[in-house]
This record gives sequence, structure tokens and C-alpha cells, in this order.
Amino acid sequence: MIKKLLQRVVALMGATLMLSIVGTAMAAPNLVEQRQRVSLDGEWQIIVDPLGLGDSSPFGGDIPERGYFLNPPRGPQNLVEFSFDNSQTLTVPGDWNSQKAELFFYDRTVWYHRMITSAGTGDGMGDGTGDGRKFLHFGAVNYRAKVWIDGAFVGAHEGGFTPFAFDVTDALSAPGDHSLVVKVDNLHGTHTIPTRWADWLHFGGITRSVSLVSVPAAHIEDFTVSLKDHQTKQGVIKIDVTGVTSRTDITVAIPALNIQRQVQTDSSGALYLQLDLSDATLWSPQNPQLYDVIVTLGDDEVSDRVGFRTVETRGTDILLNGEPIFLKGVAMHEESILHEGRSHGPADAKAMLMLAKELGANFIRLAHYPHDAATTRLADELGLLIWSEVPVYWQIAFEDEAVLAKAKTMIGEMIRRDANRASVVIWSIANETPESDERLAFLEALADEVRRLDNTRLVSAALLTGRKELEAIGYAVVSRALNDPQVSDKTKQALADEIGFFPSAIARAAAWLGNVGPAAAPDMRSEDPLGEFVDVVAINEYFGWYYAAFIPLIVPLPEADARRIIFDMMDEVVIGTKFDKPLIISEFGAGAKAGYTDPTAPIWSEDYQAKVYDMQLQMLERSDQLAGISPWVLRDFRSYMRPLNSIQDYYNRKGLVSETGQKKKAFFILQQYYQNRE
Ligand code: GCB
Repeated sequence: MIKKLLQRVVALMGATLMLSIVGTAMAAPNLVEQRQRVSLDGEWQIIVDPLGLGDSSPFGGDIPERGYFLNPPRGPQNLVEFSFDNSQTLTVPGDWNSQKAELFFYDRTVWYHRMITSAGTGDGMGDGTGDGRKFLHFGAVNYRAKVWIDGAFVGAHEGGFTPFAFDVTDALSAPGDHSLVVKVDNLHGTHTIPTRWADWLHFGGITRSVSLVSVPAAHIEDFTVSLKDHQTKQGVIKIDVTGVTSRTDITVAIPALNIQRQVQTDSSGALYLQLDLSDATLWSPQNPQLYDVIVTLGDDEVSDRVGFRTVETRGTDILLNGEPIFLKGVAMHEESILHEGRSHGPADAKAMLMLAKELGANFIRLAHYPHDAATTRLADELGLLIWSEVPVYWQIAFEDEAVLAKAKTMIGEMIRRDANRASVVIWSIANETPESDERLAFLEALADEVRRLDNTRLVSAALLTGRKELEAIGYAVVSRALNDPQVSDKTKQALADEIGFFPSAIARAAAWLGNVGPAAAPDMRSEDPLGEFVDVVAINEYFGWYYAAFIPLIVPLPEADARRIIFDMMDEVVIGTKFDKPLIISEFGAGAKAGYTDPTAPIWSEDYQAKVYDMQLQMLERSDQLAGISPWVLRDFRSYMRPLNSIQDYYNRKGLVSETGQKKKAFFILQQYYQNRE
């Protein structure tokens, strides 16, 4: 009886919740760092809620505005089983996994709370005057966020690495203190992006800064500047204005270039202005020249520091300002050598980008999700080219329209935030997605979406070593093993028996390879059909690391033999793509524990990793399509996939430096290579 009653109450409350959903992310002002804002960073009170009961009930349905965790206790006769008072705290921005040892493996719900003080209605400009609007802006929350002010639902967001904001003008209209509650749910599943299975740690929490942004009612929502042609130096600025109801002046100024343009508008929407940038010095890694671009609409003024450059492809070249450029890169996760956990802000960005500079890099692959805005801003200043990626990683629910919609939202939010960053030259739509018809349709749609939103940059995706390539490697290794004096007769016999027993796989590979003699190296030209839809084909390959470990799973060849044979074979392998496009080797690498050295180069030693780098760099030079590389990876990074005691301890050890910045031998091999490479 009581249970039934409760169910009814909860169901009714659930219906209220549905009606109360408001707030959209995209109408909010962009370029928030350039605006008047109040930081909400600092210590937030928290409640850890592993069962997710704060806004739901074990009897089903949702608990709405007056949910379990949302309102403070009202009096001594109220039964209360939670309180933010005297609760633990977490620092925002920051993940919870690295802040509290007991939360290292925690991936569910944490409730965050803090107070906001408002001067009340009319406080749009933060000074109690005017009729402006206030937006609550989050740099990123991993993975789902639900937000309430004074117990009233404000909005929700899914996706752990991109910014979002809600209009909270009305919620904060009363002067005084308001309670802000954010439910952060970090549980990933089969229909999230990424899914639960990823080779990095899903650091949960409010991982980037939170602020309250104030704008006048009529304001510049966004502006995007781009150089259309590096020869004529003609550019264009797109300005989105909102809240405009009467004739209003818009001014565009680039003082260093003596540019001052004025137009008038009497309505909201997008305006385009051609810009003659003939006097500008083009942005490049050698000379990362930036200009202040200032846009004014009535009382609202927004400025951004912008570089002007073009990026395009011609055949197998990537051209920056019309000139071929080789991308001397490195991949990195968003973890810095300054501390544990997800990194954020200018200090972390500086530590990592300066390390990349020291390596001699001019290019960074920001894997596997959009990194903090401070990173791409600093890359602009330092002249580093950037690959920015959405976390469409490995197998995701490609067949699901709702998942495609989520991926498009992430792409939209990523592009919007960084549209003015000269450093960003490549938008990557995926990493290592296994081939299927559904995957191809999904990624083709994402490539279209990128081009619809931004046709001034290149589209790429990091491809998985295909089945054909793996079969080819297997075939080449086995055929070499059968003729190798160091392979035992017993093994050769076992291999011969196996081939006799499973002729089809070998025959398939042989047919594909054509008539290649027994000691041939595999032809590693990727045929992944996604190559057609990207501007730059990027391939992840692990010669010298994983491939040797796969072979014994298929044929009876000891891993040590396979490893030695593959190293020999690397002298002949040529990697490419069947498409006439530039090729980036977006990953290669090997694991090494910093400080473990041994001249016999056993696995996990710095020497082994250095040897892989040495052989890889020689091998890759043979590709005539190669336009760049971004070896895996700059710093060791956290991953639940890597538990090996005393070596990994939940770090992926393929870093060129350890988590504290200790350089491994391979760092210097790559540095040397970049010094000598044009
Ligand atoms: C890959 C993935 C990357 C992994 C890496 C590894 O191919 O793209 O996310 O961390 O290999 O270390 O296995």
C-alpha cells in the first residue's frame, strides 16, 4: 500500500520534471573568456551518490525540483538524510579521481553544491543596472551534468569535453544568495561517446572552470574570423548578434592593421564582412603573429587575438599558407607533468606545450577529445599546429541515430569554441573505429557536419590497422619464419601443420598480396573506405609493439621469434593509403618504465622503446605520402586498462616522459630526428 502510494507520488513528480526542462546550450554567448564574468571556481561541497538516488527513487520515476539532494533541511522535525553542510569538498576545476584516493576507481554520481550571490534583476552587467542577461557557463563536465538553482531545474548536458551554458537570468533575478547544485554522472555505457571501454581514465567531475557570464540584452553572441586566400590576403568575419531590436552600430577593428569598419543592423542574426588583410603577417609556426580583433555592438565589446593563415591539401602534401609543411608532431592526453589527474588552465598547458617545443615539434595531436581552451590558445601563441578530436573512439553504437546526434553536438561545440584558433588545422572525427557499413555512414555524416560548420580546416580520422593489413603482416611473418634459421624445426613443423590445417586465411592473404615471394614485406597500403571522406588519411600502427603479440594468438610462432622477424621486416615495410592524399602516422610507440634501462633492450625498458622509435622513423621515411607523424605519446597517462604491477600501475607507459616529466631515451631519438627533418 505504502509502496503504491509512493509510486504515485514519484510518478506525478516525474511528470513535473518533464515540464520544467529549459535551457539550451547553443544560444549562449561564445568567446566567454573575453567577457565580463565571475568565476565560480574553488571549493564546492559534494555528496557521493553511488546509487544515483539524489534525483530518482528506488521505486521508479524521477524526483523533480524538490529532489532529495536539492533543498536544504527546513526544520528540526524534517527527516533529512543528506546535507551539504560540513560535507567533503572538491576543487573545481578538477576531477574527483585524483583528488580523493577513495574515488580513484569511482565512475558514478557526485552531487556538487555552492552558493551564488546575485545583485538581482537588472544585474545583467554585474553592476545592478541595465537589462542584461546572465549565463552559467561550464568549460566541461565529465560526463553528464544536470543543473538546478534554488531547487529549480535549469538544464542538462551530455559530453565530457566541450563547453555549455544556460541562461540563468530569471533564476537569479532575486537579489541575495542562491543555491547551485550540479549532478555529475560519469557512468559511461555502450551508447555514450566514448563508451566505457577506453584506454584512458574517464576522470569524472567538473573538470574545467565554471563562471557566470554577463552580457547586455543586445550582444555579440559570437564572431569568427578567417583568411580565405593566402595570396590576396582576403578574409571574412562572421558576426552573430542577438537581442537587437533597434538600429545599432557594429564596429570591427583590427588596430594593428589600421582596420576600422562600421555597419548597422536592426535585427538579430549573422552578418558577414569582407576584410582586406593585405598588411597582415600570416601566422605560421616560425612566426605565430596574432592580431587583436575587436567587435563592438552598442554597449557590448568582445575582442579576440587571432592569427591569419590558410591550410589545404594538394596531392599528398599539407599546405600552410600555400607551402608544404611536414607535421613534426606528438600525441598527448590532457594530463600534465605538474600534477596527477585531468589537467586544465594555462599553467598545465604551458608545461606540456613547452615540452613539445623542446622535442622540436610543430604539431600536437590532442587525443582523444577536445582539450581545455587554454591549450589551443597557447598553441596559437607558440606557433604549434593542432589536431583536435571528438571522442568517437573504437566501437561505439554507430547504428544509433541518437548517438550520431550526440557526436554532431560534440563536433558543433568543439568547432564553435575554437573557430578563431589559427593553431587548429585538423578536426578529427574518430579514432580507431572498426570497419562496418554503419560506421562508414556515421563517420561520413560527421565529416559532412564538420564541413558544414567549418570549411576552412582539414578533416581527418585516425584509422585502425585493417584486417587485410594484419593478415598481410601475419602472412609475411609466417613465410619468413619458415625460412629463418633461428626458428626451431619444431616451430617450423607446427607452422607448416597449421598452414595445412587452415589454408584459407593464408591463401586469402596471399591472394591479396599477389605473388610476393616468401620473404616479402607486407604491403601496408590502407584501403579503409573512410579515406574517401577525409582530407588527410591518418593511420595508427604498432610495428615493434602489439603486432608481435597478436601473431601467437593466430599461429604457433613464439612471440620472441615474431618480434625479431617483425623488426627485420621493418627495413622493408612501406606504409601508405590507396587514396592520393596526405598521410599522417597518427600513432606508433612502445611502453617503457622511466628509469628502467638495459642494453639487451627487454620489453618495458627505455632501450626497447628507443629501438622501436629508431626503427619506426627509418621505416616511415620510405613512405612517399607521409605528411606528418604524431607518435604515441608525450606523457605516460592514466588508464584502467594498464594494471601491470610495478611497471604500469594503471598508467599507459608509452610516454616519451613519465608522469612527472622524466625523459626517456626515445624522447632524445625523436628530438634528434626532428632536428634533422625539414
Ligand atoms: C591506440 C589507441 C590509443 C591507445 C594506444 C595504446 O591505438 O588509439 O588510445 O592508448 O593505442 O597505447 O594502446
